[in-house]
Amino acid sequence: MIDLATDYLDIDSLLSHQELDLRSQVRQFVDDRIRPNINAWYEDAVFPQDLVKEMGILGLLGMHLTGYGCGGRSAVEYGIAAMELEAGDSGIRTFVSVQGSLAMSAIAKFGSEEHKRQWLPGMAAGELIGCFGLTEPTAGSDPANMLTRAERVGQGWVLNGAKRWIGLASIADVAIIWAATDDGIRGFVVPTDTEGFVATPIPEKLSMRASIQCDITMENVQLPGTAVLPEVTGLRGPFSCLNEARYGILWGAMGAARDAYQTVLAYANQRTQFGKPLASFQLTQQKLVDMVLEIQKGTLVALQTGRLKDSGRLRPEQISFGKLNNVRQAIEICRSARTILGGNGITLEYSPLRHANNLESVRTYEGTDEIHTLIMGRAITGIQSFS
Ligand code: TGC
Repeated sequence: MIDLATDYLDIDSLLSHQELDLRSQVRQFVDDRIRPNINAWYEDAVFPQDLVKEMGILGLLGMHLTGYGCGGRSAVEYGIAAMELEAGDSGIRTFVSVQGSLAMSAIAKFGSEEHKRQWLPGMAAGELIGCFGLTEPTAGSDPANMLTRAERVGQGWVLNGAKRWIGLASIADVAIIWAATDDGIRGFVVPTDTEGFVATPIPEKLSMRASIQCDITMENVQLPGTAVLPEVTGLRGPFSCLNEARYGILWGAMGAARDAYQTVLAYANQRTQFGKPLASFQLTQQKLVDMVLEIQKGTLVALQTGRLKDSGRLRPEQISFGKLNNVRQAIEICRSARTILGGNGITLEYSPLRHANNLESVRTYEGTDEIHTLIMGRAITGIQSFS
């Protein structure tokens, strides 16, 4: 019999045995390796780099890619993994997204055979770390106005510019850098030990504290002619990779929401006020029910999005639906969960406010709420509002 408190609509019955097995495996990893340590990592603003190889062994890095040591898993399986990881912490899911959906996807989709052989097996194994440089200090939602430039010099390229909010850059071995060229925007595979490439972690974050985001500066970074990703020119390149990351987010956000809900369901049953459990108060029940409604709906959105992706029918505008809805709802759920915890909810002892703080980053990166609203607005009206 299904447990209505955890799976009200029996969504598990829509998952295959293989999908459920993968979920158990990742959930166990989160229980064993993330939950016992996350508060310290968050408090100390530490990204647990030790976990990278473990996640490689589990097959979580580039898991939706095929060949070159990658997992060859389905989109739904990738989404399920993202959901479980983000139930632990958004910072850990972000690592898997930046590595697999952004850096590895860019190489897999648009790299040369040499790029793929050189980088993908080590990245899949967690022996090499990648990052993805699109956003700039003055170009966030509008990457078409990037200032980073790559000039042809002899047989090679020279990169100059700056990137901001780039996950993992200070610990990365390789950066995918998007730069304007005379022919349009191109992607470059940049080993991070190349002279002139400097990545500096952004300090004093109030969100995503168990994760690293950096400023990058590039001063006369000299690259061989082969550094350019040969298979794409224009913003279609980075946007195609953002599709992958946005897809993982729409699952992951529901993982954070689920963890917040489960935390406060247990609390509300055990904590008494006025001589009875919090869960017996009508206002608390309303909050819990609203959480269940949105988690179940958001999970169905994620699953349908994944099934569309696996059947090759998913459109970017549909990813915007999931990213906008699921992250927005997840923040509301985490904040509402915090209110059930009262004052105890502002400590790290309980996860909801940590998740809510993380989700402020999640709602902002990979396309803000506003951008996804306008992508959907364009899709349903046929009128573009942002340029
Ligand atoms: P537009 O200029 O019309 O289109 C440019 C070209 O891109 C194509 N395209 C897409 N292709 C695939 N997937 C998508 N989702 C695509 N969206 C657009 C388009 O067809 C066109 O191709 P072509 O061949 O005709 O040139 O651009 P647009 O008007 O469609 O888009 C405008 C807008 C605002 C939607 C877009 O600029 C946008 O999505 N802005 C948000 C950017 C964003 O999400 N930035 C966050 C980046 S995250 C980051 O850099 C840090 S990585 C994370 C980390 O490290 O933690």
